Amino acid sequence: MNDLDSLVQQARADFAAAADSTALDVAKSRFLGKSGAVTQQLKSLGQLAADERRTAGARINAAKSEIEALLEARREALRDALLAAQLAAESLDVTLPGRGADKGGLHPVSRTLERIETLFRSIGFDVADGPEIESDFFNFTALNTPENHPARSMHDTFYLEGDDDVLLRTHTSPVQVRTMRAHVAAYGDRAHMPEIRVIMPGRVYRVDSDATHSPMFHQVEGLWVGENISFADLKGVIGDFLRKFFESDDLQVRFRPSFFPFTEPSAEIDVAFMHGEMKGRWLEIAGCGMVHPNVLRHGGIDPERYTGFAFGMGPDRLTMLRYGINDLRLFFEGDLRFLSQFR
Ligand code: 2U9
Repeated sequence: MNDLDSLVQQARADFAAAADSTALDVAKSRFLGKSGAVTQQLKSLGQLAADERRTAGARINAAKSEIEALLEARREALRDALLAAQLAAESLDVTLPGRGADKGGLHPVSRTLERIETLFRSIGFDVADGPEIESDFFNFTALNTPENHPARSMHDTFYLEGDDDVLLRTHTSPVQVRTMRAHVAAYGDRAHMPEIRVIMPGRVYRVDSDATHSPMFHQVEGLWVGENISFADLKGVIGDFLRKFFESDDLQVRFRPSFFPFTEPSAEIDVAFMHGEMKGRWLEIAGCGMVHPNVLRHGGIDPERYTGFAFGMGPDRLTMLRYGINDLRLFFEGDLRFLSQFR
């Protein structure tokens, strides 16, 4: 029986030495296979006398069961080890920080728009928006633009196919007319209608494309309507805004007489910086004027009682000036080498 004990010991050692299930199968066949050691022992029982055979048979079967149990235990240990190795190899530490995902940033024109909105909100202006696809009425007629004005031609304005009355707005001014009408509808019956103080930032469209013009560009227009609003108010608001926007107290601002169909009188606004590369050069930066009585009427407002000023500026150009950018198209090409400089 010493033989059987050492057989079990041998099986224990061989199974433990098997590093994977294939090696374990090979080791198993050495003991339990057709010509394995245990099978040989069972076969040799035939040579024993009947009474010896019974006890010897029982012992061999006990050793066989023990070897089978050892085999099963080793199989399970190998399975567990394999699973553990797999889990370790595929493990994810979900608490690790992300690997260098690039931070996004606001587009430089959006930064300018936010800056303009913040500055005007600080002096009591609302921010409004409206449709980019407009009717001829709100884009031109309501803004006192005559039938034969060049802006109304196909050379200057994108019309929607098959409909002369529908176009891509060429300025944000139609929103001003819509704002006046909505304001009058809400407050027009009061003895004292509250003032309208609103800016309109947004995309506008014109048939134009070169280094300083894009078929889509941005505008911010502003409107202040009330009793006794004068050109002096316009000068004060615009002057303060520009000095805040360019962070320069000694910025020079001048109003140069001009013409727009929707304002009378009208002016171009120029600025000159007192320091830096652009020092002393007058730069045209915006247009403005007192809202034309016809335009007030189209907005439902009585020009005998109320007056107002309006202005319009190009935030794309303001952004170019602020950051020293010389080609407007860079804003709209989506090139990350350019955009990532503003993160
Ligand atoms: C209403 C009444 C008046 C808005 C105005 C300008 C002058 C102007 C340009 C500046 C740069 C357009 O983007 S730009 O090229 N705008 O010069 N805009 S007055 O006047 C209005 C608008 C709406 C009801």
